[in-house]
Amino acid sequence: MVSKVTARKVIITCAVTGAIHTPSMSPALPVTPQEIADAAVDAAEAGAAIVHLHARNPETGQPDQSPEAFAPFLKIIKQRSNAVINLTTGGAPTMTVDERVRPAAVYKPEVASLNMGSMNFGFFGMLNRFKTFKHEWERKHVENKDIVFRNTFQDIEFVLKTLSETGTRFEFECYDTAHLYNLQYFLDQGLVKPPLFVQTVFGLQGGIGPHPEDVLHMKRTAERLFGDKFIWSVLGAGRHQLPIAAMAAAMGGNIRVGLEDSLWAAPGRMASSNAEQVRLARKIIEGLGLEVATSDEAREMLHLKGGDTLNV
Ligand code: KMH
Ligand code: ZN
Repeated sequence: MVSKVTARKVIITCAVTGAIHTPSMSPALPVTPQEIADAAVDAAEAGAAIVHLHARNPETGQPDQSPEAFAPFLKIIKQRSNAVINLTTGGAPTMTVDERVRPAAVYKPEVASLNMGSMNFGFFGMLNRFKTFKHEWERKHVENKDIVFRNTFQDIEFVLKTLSETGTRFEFECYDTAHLYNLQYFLDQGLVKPPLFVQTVFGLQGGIGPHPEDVLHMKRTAERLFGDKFIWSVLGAGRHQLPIAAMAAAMGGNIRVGLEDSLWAAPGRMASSNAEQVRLARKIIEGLGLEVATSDEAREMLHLKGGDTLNV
């Protein structure tokens, strides 16, 4: 008699718009509050347990980190889905940490992203593919070679302390092994509480590369530093999104997709929506005999406070 094996539950996070890609790059990129809300609800219906959210100026598509810019779509998403809301504290890499933390401070989401170290951000590689832009700001944004995404120890502590009373837990964005050691420091200081949701980011210019050896090295380092205190997820940028998702899912990882991080559905084919990427992630997970975690299962795994606590 074969003993019953329960399939591992895999958390899919969908990051629907972000602050890296610009409207001219893809008609699928959500810009207006209605588009962001619809993308998040559709992604949740396709299997995303968590939706990671940025806001944009509805006319120009420029990143907008004002709390007011988040309100319209947060209300809709809360009404129309049970998805875990994950608000960015990253905003756009050129913003100050005071600006960046405000939406999460106001709305007290179950999850907020937290970037675990300073680094260069270079989006200029996209100029090889995207040559014409509707809005003046887009080209300047993409060709900027002078971006330092500032996340000093003081900045990280500021976000942790600003959000500590809200019950918000974190998606720790780790773009290189140094960021894992930084997270270990905050764990040792008692400023972060397990289970640590570690989002390892691959293939973004300025962070660790997308090679399988890079993925293994981040996994191995996180295991050595955090043992059973962390839950591993992967974010592959651009064309690396699904291959890295497949590799990690086969090794116990969780998956982040979404047009914030990649505009692609397959080599040379752009995604028609965030939900399409979620469906592709679901196929990988179920193809391995694993199951897609529901939002409530993700809440249990990550010790979250419950969706009705969103202050909107
Ligand atoms: N853009 C992703 C690579 C944040 O919003 O805080 C990481 C991210 C950062 O989502
Ligand atoms: Zn983000």
